[in-house]
Amino acid sequence: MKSLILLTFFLVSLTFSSLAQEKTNAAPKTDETLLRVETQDGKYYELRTADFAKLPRREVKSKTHEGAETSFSGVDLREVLKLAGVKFGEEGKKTTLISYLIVEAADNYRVVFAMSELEPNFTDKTILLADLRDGKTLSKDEGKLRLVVPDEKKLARAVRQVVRLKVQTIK
Ligand SMILES: Nc1nc2c(c(=O)[nH]1)N[C@H]1C(S)=C(S)[C@@H](COP(=O)(O)O)O[C@H]1N2
Ligand SMILES: [Mo]
Repeated sequence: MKSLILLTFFLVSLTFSSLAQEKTNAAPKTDETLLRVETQDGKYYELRTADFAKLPRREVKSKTHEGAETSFSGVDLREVLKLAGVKFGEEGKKTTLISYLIVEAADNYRVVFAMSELEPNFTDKTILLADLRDGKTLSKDEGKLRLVVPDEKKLARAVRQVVRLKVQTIK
Protein backbone atom coordinates (compact mmCIF):
# COMPACT_ATOMS: atom_id res chain seq x y z
CA MET A 1 0.00 0.00 0.00
CA LYS A 2 2.76 2.35 1.04
CA SER A 3 4.66 1.71 -2.19
CA LEU A 4 1.50 2.24 -4.20
CA ILE A 5 1.08 5.70 -2.61
CA LEU A 6 4.71 6.48 -3.28
CA LEU A 7 4.39 5.34 -6.90
CA THR A 8 1.27 7.48 -7.40
CA PHE A 9 3.03 10.48 -5.89
CA PHE A 10 6.03 9.88 -8.16
CA LEU A 11 3.87 9.66 -11.30
CA VAL A 12 1.85 12.75 -10.40
CA SER A 13 4.96 14.88 -9.77
CA LEU A 14 6.49 13.59 -13.02
CA THR A 15 3.39 14.73 -14.94
CA PHE A 16 3.47 18.15 -13.31
CA SER A 17 7.15 18.72 -13.94
CA SER A 18 6.77 17.81 -17.63
CA LEU A 19 3.81 20.19 -17.89
CA ALA A 20 5.92 22.95 -16.35
CA GLN A 21 8.71 22.10 -18.78
CA GLU A 22 6.34 22.47 -21.72
CA LYS A 23 5.29 25.86 -20.47
CA THR A 24 8.85 27.20 -20.24
CA ASN A 25 9.63 25.81 -23.69
CA ALA A 26 6.58 27.47 -25.23
CA ALA A 27 6.98 30.86 -23.56
CA PRO A 28 9.82 32.69 -25.46
CA LYS A 29 7.86 33.12 -28.72
CA THR A 30 5.81 36.21 -27.77
CA ASP A 31 8.14 37.20 -24.95
CA GLU A 32 11.18 37.48 -27.15
CA THR A 33 12.85 40.89 -27.05
CA LEU A 34 13.12 42.36 -30.53
CA LEU A 35 14.94 45.52 -29.58
CA ARG A 36 15.77 47.82 -26.73
CA VAL A 37 15.05 51.55 -26.68
CA GLU A 38 17.25 53.65 -24.41
CA THR A 39 16.26 57.19 -23.57
CA GLN A 40 18.22 60.16 -22.27
CA ASP A 41 17.03 59.75 -18.68
CA GLY A 42 18.77 56.36 -18.46
CA LYS A 43 15.51 54.48 -18.77
CA TYR A 44 15.03 51.70 -21.26
CA TYR A 45 12.13 49.94 -22.88
CA GLU A 46 12.25 46.42 -24.27
CA LEU A 47 10.08 45.84 -27.30
CA ARG A 48 8.78 42.30 -27.37
CA THR A 49 7.21 40.39 -30.25
CA ALA A 50 3.76 40.75 -28.64
CA ASP A 51 4.14 44.57 -28.31
CA PHE A 52 5.29 44.86 -31.93
CA ALA A 53 2.29 42.81 -33.08
CA LYS A 54 -0.13 45.32 -31.49
CA LEU A 55 1.23 48.35 -33.38
CA PRO A 56 -0.42 49.67 -36.56
CA ARG A 57 1.20 48.19 -39.66
CA ARG A 58 2.29 50.00 -42.80
CA GLU A 59 3.60 49.06 -46.18
CA VAL A 60 6.38 50.93 -47.95
CA LYS A 61 7.85 50.41 -51.40
CA SER A 62 11.58 50.75 -51.76
CA LYS A 63 14.33 49.90 -54.21
CA THR A 64 16.83 47.35 -52.93
CA HIS A 65 20.59 47.63 -53.40
CA GLU A 66 20.20 45.52 -56.54
CA GLY A 67 17.60 47.98 -57.85
CA ALA A 68 14.55 45.76 -57.55
CA GLU A 69 11.29 47.42 -56.47
CA THR A 70 10.37 45.72 -53.20
CA SER A 71 7.50 46.03 -50.78
CA PHE A 72 8.41 46.12 -47.11
CA SER A 73 5.95 46.01 -44.28
CA GLY A 74 6.28 46.69 -40.61
CA VAL A 75 5.75 49.48 -38.15
CA ASP A 76 6.44 53.22 -38.27
CA LEU A 77 9.67 53.77 -36.27
CA ARG A 78 7.90 56.57 -34.38
CA GLU A 79 5.37 54.12 -32.92
CA VAL A 80 8.13 52.14 -31.22
CA LEU A 81 9.80 55.30 -29.90
CA LYS A 82 6.45 56.50 -28.54
CA LEU A 83 6.10 53.28 -26.53
CA ALA A 84 9.42 54.15 -24.92
CA GLY A 85 8.08 57.58 -23.96
CA VAL A 86 9.61 59.67 -26.76
CA LYS A 87 7.43 62.72 -27.49
CA PHE A 88 6.51 64.08 -30.91
CA GLY A 89 4.47 67.03 -32.14
CA GLU A 90 3.43 69.71 -29.64
CA GLU A 91 4.45 67.50 -26.71
CA GLY A 92 8.00 67.17 -28.05
CA LYS A 93 8.38 70.86 -28.87
CA LYS A 94 11.11 71.47 -26.31
CA THR A 95 13.24 68.42 -27.18
CA THR A 96 12.73 67.33 -30.80
CA LEU A 97 15.07 69.83 -32.46
CA ILE A 98 17.91 69.12 -30.04
CA SER A 99 17.54 65.32 -30.05
CA TYR A 100 18.96 62.57 -32.20
CA LEU A 101 18.47 58.87 -32.60
CA ILE A 102 21.23 56.28 -32.83
CA VAL A 103 20.12 53.05 -34.51
CA GLU A 104 22.37 50.13 -33.61
CA ALA A 105 22.60 46.74 -35.31
CA ALA A 106 23.74 43.33 -34.07
CA ASP A 107 26.95 43.67 -36.13
CA ASN A 108 27.69 47.01 -34.38
CA TYR A 109 26.78 49.01 -37.48
CA ARG A 110 25.31 52.33 -36.37
CA VAL A 111 23.66 55.34 -37.97
CA VAL A 112 22.21 58.58 -36.70
CA PHE A 113 18.95 60.37 -37.47
CA ALA A 114 18.07 63.84 -36.27
CA MET A 115 14.77 63.55 -34.41
CA SER A 116 13.40 66.27 -36.70
CA GLU A 117 13.69 63.76 -39.59
CA LEU A 118 10.98 61.76 -37.82
CA GLU A 119 8.86 64.67 -36.61
CA PRO A 120 5.41 64.71 -38.27
CA ASN A 121 5.37 68.53 -38.14
CA PHE A 122 8.50 68.53 -40.31
CA THR A 123 8.02 65.63 -42.67
CA ASP A 124 5.42 63.29 -44.16
CA LYS A 125 8.03 60.59 -44.68
CA THR A 126 7.80 57.37 -42.76
CA ILE A 127 10.87 55.50 -41.65
CA LEU A 128 9.78 51.92 -41.39
CA LEU A 129 10.92 49.28 -38.96
CA ALA A 130 10.22 46.37 -41.25
CA ASP A 131 9.77 42.70 -40.39
CA LEU A 132 8.48 41.50 -43.77
CA ARG A 133 9.80 41.81 -47.32
CA ASP A 134 7.27 41.03 -50.03
CA GLY A 135 5.14 39.42 -47.33
CA LYS A 136 7.86 37.06 -46.16
CA THR A 137 10.07 37.02 -43.07
CA LEU A 138 13.34 38.87 -43.58
CA SER A 139 16.50 36.94 -44.39
CA LYS A 140 18.91 35.99 -41.61
CA ASP A 141 21.30 38.66 -42.85
CA GLU A 142 18.60 41.32 -42.54
CA GLY A 143 17.71 40.15 -39.04
CA LYS A 144 14.28 40.28 -37.37
CA LEU A 145 13.94 44.00 -38.08
CA ARG A 146 15.48 46.40 -40.59
CA LEU A 147 14.96 50.03 -41.40
CA VAL A 148 13.51 51.20 -44.68
CA VAL A 149 14.33 54.86 -45.25
CA PRO A 150 12.46 56.55 -48.11
CA ASP A 151 14.06 58.68 -50.83
CA GLU A 152 17.72 58.36 -49.98
CA LYS A 153 20.26 58.01 -52.81
CA LYS A 154 22.30 55.57 -50.76
CA LEU A 155 20.91 52.70 -48.69
CA ALA A 156 23.47 53.13 -45.95
CA ARG A 157 20.86 54.13 -43.34
CA ALA A 158 18.67 51.14 -44.14
CA VAL A 159 20.09 49.38 -41.08
CA ARG A 160 19.72 45.60 -41.02
CA GLN A 161 19.55 43.55 -37.77
CA VAL A 162 18.35 46.49 -35.68
CA VAL A 163 18.74 45.65 -31.99
CA ARG A 164 18.92 48.99 -30.20
CA LEU A 165 17.60 52.53 -30.48
CA LYS A 166 19.16 55.29 -28.39
CA VAL A 167 17.65 58.72 -28.03
CA GLN A 168 19.95 61.50 -26.91
CA THR A 169 19.29 65.17 -26.31
CA ILE A 170 22.09 67.72 -26.61
CA LYS A 171 22.65 70.05 -23.68
N1 LIG B 1 23.53 46.08 -39.85
C1 LIG B 1 23.96 46.61 -40.99
N2 LIG B 1 23.09 47.27 -41.76
C2 LIG B 1 23.49 47.82 -42.91
C3 LIG B 1 24.85 47.76 -43.33
C4 LIG B 1 25.75 47.06 -42.48
O1 LIG B 1 26.95 46.94 -42.73
N3 LIG B 1 25.27 46.50 -41.33
N4 LIG B 1 25.22 48.35 -44.50
C5 LIG B 1 24.36 49.40 -45.06
C6 LIG B 1 24.66 49.72 -46.45
S1 LIG B 1 26.07 50.62 -46.71
C7 LIG B 1 23.82 49.36 -47.48
S2 LIG B 1 24.14 49.88 -49.06
C8 LIG B 1 22.62 48.55 -47.26
C9 LIG B 1 22.54 47.38 -48.18
O2 LIG B 1 21.35 46.68 -47.94
P1 LIG B 1 21.18 45.17 -48.41
O3 LIG B 1 22.36 44.39 -47.88
O4 LIG B 1 19.90 44.68 -47.84
O5 LIG B 1 21.16 45.18 -49.90
O6 LIG B 1 22.52 48.08 -45.92
C10 LIG B 1 22.87 49.04 -44.96
N5 LIG B 1 22.57 48.48 -43.67
MO1 LIG C 1 26.20 50.99 -49.00
